[in-house]
Amino acid sequence: MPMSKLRTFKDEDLQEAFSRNGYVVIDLAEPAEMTQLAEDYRTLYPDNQDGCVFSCHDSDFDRQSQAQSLVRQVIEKKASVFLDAYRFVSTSFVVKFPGERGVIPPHTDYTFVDDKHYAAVAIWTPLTETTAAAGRLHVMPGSHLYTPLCGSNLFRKYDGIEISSMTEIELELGQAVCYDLRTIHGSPANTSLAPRVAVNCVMIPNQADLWHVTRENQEILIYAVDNDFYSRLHFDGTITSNLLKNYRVIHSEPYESEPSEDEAHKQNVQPLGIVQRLMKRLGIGGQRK
Ligand SMILES: O=C(O)CCC(=O)C(=O)O
Repeated sequence: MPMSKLRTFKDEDLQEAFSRNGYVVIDLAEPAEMTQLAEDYRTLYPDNQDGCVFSCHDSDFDRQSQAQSLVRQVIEKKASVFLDAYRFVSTSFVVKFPGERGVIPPHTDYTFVDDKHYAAVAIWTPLTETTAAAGRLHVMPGSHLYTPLCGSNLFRKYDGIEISSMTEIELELGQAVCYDLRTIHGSPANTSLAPRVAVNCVMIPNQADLWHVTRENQEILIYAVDNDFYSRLHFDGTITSNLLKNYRVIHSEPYESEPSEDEAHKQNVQPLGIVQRLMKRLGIGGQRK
């Protein structure tokens, strides 16, 4: 295992910005390739749905796999031009249909690698024109430096962060934002008239073990898993725990719970759990209306 963190981008300037801010914007592909992928999406999923829908959560496993292959065929090769010895893990169409239910609150993604040594990166790219009304991705620059482990049963709530206070990422068709999976991100509702189609693709360093982090009572368990695990993962507790029976725990640590604001108020203590400490550090909080 390397002693210092491996680089993510081949390009020095991109690497520097990524390490500092937790995200960078790149020119990934030709706009026509993205439009074609949007067409492929519509062929696979012709029906309108509600909210923000991830194809990786599709309960039709064959269709989910087809969606994954379509995106992988295009994005993996493009990403390898920029990323320094990274490999594909999983991908999804992310479609935000018009309406209030499409809001994605601020969150971090699952912890896929040991982030003391490696950075897992998400490549998020729109396949349709993404105006502000259509619900652009927003990020919290620098948050990747402080956010805690994240996994199934181990979501953290970043309730005190307003999406409007985050950095809005404006992308042309063909551009992508690459963010460290620990960077807090989210997106507002799509108030336009048309669905906003995007893809997100997770890549990790070739030499990193792939992790799945989960919580069991007061313990955080880290499993060594494979790509197949993430293709089959649904966010239903029983499926996750059944799936995990096939993998081994390689590390465990105590779970530090976060007092809610109400509990902290009742006990007259500062609510300084992990998330509260992070928000204090980033100078956010107290923004709730
Ligand atoms: O596509 C979006 O608007 C949000 C995507 C997102 O938050 C994610 O993929 O983790």
